Formats: sequence, structure tokens, C-alpha cells
Amino acid sequence: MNKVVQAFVGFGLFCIGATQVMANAPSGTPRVTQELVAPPFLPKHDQAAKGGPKVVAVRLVVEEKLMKADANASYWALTFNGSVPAPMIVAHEGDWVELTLVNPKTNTMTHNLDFHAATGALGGAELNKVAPGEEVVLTWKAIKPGVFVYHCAPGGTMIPFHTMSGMNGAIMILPRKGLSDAKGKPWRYDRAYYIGEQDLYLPKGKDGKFKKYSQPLEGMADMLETSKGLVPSHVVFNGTAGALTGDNALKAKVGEKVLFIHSQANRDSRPHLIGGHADLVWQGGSFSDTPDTGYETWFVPGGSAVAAGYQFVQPGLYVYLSHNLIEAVLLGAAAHMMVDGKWDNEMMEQTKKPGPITSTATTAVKEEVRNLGHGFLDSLKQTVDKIVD
Ligand SMILES: [Cu+2]
Repeated sequence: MNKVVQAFVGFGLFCIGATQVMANAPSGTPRVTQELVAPPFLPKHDQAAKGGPKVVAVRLVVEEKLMKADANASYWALTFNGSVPAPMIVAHEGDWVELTLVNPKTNTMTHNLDFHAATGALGGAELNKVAPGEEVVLTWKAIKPGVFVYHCAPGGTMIPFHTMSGMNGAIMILPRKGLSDAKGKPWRYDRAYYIGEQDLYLPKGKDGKFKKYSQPLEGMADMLETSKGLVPSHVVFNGTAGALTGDNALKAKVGEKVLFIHSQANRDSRPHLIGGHADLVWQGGSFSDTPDTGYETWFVPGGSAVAAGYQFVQPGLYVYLSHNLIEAVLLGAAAHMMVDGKWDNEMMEQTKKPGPITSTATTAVKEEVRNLGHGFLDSLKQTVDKIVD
């Protein structure tokens, strides 16, 4: 940050303008606009960069809106572009990310954005705070490859309040040559999904029902108080329990490689794919490191995103969940994954259909004892033979 801006920030003021050079790209750097899409999908992107570094321009518009946590609870979601989580942004190492953050005057609060992928000024949060009716542009250079959380961080208690109200998303900074497997060979995904996990702390009234509020700030004190117990009322993917199930299940085909990016801005999570695995896990979301291989369950430290890759070998229904099964089944942290293809009997087959029990436990135990007895007698005989000899 230059000294002039430092001085302004010191007084709690933020000065952004066309004349100010922060992390701006050299003149002549190509500028591309990235059309963001709602999760679990990713915007169109090249896995390996074509050409030199670019300015990747994205636009996030703050929307404060009522959303369903489940059939019985609603919450004032604080969102970027109307989704929980906010859209995935994709750029390459060495690119510049140019964020236009818009806070329409219909909103009630000041918002900003801390990019964990960015360097300096609290991840840009000092420089992109906007009150209702304002917009700001922040440009920063992506020097760390990986997947990273971004979230609103307007200061003080507003930081947890906004983040736990859904105001978080993720950005993927790909290596320029794309991803590599554990042996350093190119690893290209056929599909990529972004699963944003959200813990909610919705207050209940004396009647045991979830409270309703007319606008976000009305419920803030209650929600902060409820959150201090660190016991979420909901843990959901895509903002609502069941949002990624049924018709909205994630999809793939046998043989396809799928990249799963899982973010949790606030607390730990442990993704697991029931019926599958993670062939590759980029621990901590870092693409600077060689991925780990062969995980059953992987870890997402609170405040981070993690990427995992898997090539599907069997068709059918999978469940992608946080393998705290209480959170998955009772609080909402589960998604469906429907995979098309031909079943491989060698990999798995029901070799006897359910039917009447023909071998009793007693029979099995007797058999075990008989085998054990034979073994014991044999070894006893051998021992005796040795002594006699
Ligand atoms: Cu905010």
C-alpha cells in the first residue's frame, strides 16, 4: 500500500480512484470479464492459461434477502449476487483480479470483502468497503495458487454476523499450466463443483419456533447471542438444507474426473463421498504443494477452501456430505451426486440376495471351535512329539 493510502486508512477513510495505482496491471494487459454463475457451478474458464497474465474483471452485487434454511426456518441472507455461498471466481496465478463491488441503496448495511487469496490491506477489506448506494473497484495480483475463501468483514461484530449470514464465497487461482497430480503429471477435470458449507445460528422464540425478523439488523443481537454457544441450528450446502439433492443433485459420468471445491468460512468440516474417495486432495487448498492421494475423508479447516479430485468408476447415487453425521443428517450438510454409466460387477456385486437365514451363528461358532480345536490338537501333538524325541 502506498503511504498516502496508508494515511487515509489510518483515519478510517478509504480512497480509491482512477488516479490511484495499487496492484494495477501494466498498461496493455488484456482484460477479460468473467461472468459469474451461482454455485455449485463455476464460471467458464481455461484450466491451463492461454497466453500471458490477464486482468480478470468480476462484478459482485450485494443483495440482502430472505432465504430458507429449511422448511421451518428462514434467515436474512447477506449475499454477493444473491447466492449462499457467493459465486466462485476463477483466475490464474499471475493474473490480476479486478473486483467491482456494488452495494445498491436498497440495502441496509455497509459491506466489503476480504480475499484470503490476496496480499495486503486485510485481503483488500480496508479498500473495498461500500455503504448502500456506493460501488468500489479493487484490483489485486494473484500470486498464490490454490482455492481460497472470501468473505465480508466490515469490522467488529459485523464480521461474524455477515459471514454467518452467508456472505462468503471462494476463488480458485489455478497454476498457469493447470493442476498436476501427485506425480507431477497434468490432471484435467471434466467437471468442477463448488460446495459452500454454511453454519447458521438461527434464534428460537419461547414457542420453540425459529424467530422471524423484518430486516437483517433486527435479528443481529439474537443471532450473535445464539452463536456464542458455537452450536449451529443448521449446517447447509448452498444456503438451504437439501439444496443439492433430488433434481439439483450434482452430476457426473463414469470415467469422468470431478474436482470438488469445498469452502467453510467459519468452522471446520470433513467432506466425504459415500461410495467414493478423493484420489487427490490439495491440503489447505494449496496448489503450490503436491496433492495427497487416496483419502476416505478430508479436512477443511475453518476459514478455508479445499480442493479434492476423484475419477468415478461406478454409476449410481453417491452422497457428498460432511462426515459429522449429525451435521449431515440432522442439520443439513449433505448433497446428492448422480453418476451415469455401466455398473462393474467385478468392483461390487450382491453375490447373494437377501433371503432366509440358512447358516446360524451357532453353526458358525461350532465350525470355528472345530477348526480351532484341530489346530490346537495338531500343535499339542507336535509339541509332545518333540519332547518324546
Ligand atoms: Cu457484509
